[in-house]
Amino acid sequence: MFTKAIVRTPALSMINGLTSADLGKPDFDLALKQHAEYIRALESCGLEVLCLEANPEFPDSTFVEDVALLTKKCAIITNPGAPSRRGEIKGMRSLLKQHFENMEEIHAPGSLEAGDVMMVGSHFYIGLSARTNQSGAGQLMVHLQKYGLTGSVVELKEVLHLKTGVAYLERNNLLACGEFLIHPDFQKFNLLPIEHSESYAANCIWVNDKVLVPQGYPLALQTISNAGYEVLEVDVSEFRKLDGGLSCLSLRF
Ligand code: CIR
Repeated sequence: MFTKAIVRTPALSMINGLTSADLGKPDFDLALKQHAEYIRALESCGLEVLCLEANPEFPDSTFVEDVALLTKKCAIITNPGAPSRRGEIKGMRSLLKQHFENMEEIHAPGSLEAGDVMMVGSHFYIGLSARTNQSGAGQLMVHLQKYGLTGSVVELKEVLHLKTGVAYLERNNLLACGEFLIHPDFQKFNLLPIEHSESYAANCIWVNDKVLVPQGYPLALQTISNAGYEVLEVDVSEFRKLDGGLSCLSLRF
């Protein structure tokens, strides 16, 4: 169970955030409203939400998931692969020190964004992507081992981050799309397939047995609901324009 989440209010500079999507610039006012709704959804799952101030220096800083990996035993500050995102870790480090006794860090030449890391109990799947390299993944596995946790790497071909295409919903249920549906490492799970036309909805989050699902993906909603979860739809259309999904907007612990 999670008790807390960390988020960061989007800054106006978000409209210049990194993106490969061809969906136009985000509407900032709408993004602020959606962010507030996202916080309410987390609160309705019983979480205390710690909200960091907007940081205009870093357009992508609202995507807090990428700058730290939080486990039951330790927090690991990452070294984002996107050069424009490296400075985001400063504000996060000081906050995490207040909540975690054990802190580790990923250092250059290693790069790692925690959108590439999926927790399944005490095991962590680490996607090798344009943002996370072998050295970053290797350093993470060494840190995890120190605390009795394990890690393994997954090669990505089609998506930005591992969790762009796969989401663990506990109880052995894995939401998966595209390349991950046939990935050998994931065949031991009960796969809940997401249609290609709804691929954005592969990025959902399990929070205390409820599942947050992006608004506007009826097939995904039905699939998750049929698996026995209470689902909460959250509209994050403006963050999608920056390749950001539901998981990217918070760190749950
Ligand atoms: C980026 O490209 O870094 C941001 N615009 C989106 C980050 C999304 N984060 C995630 O998937 N974990």
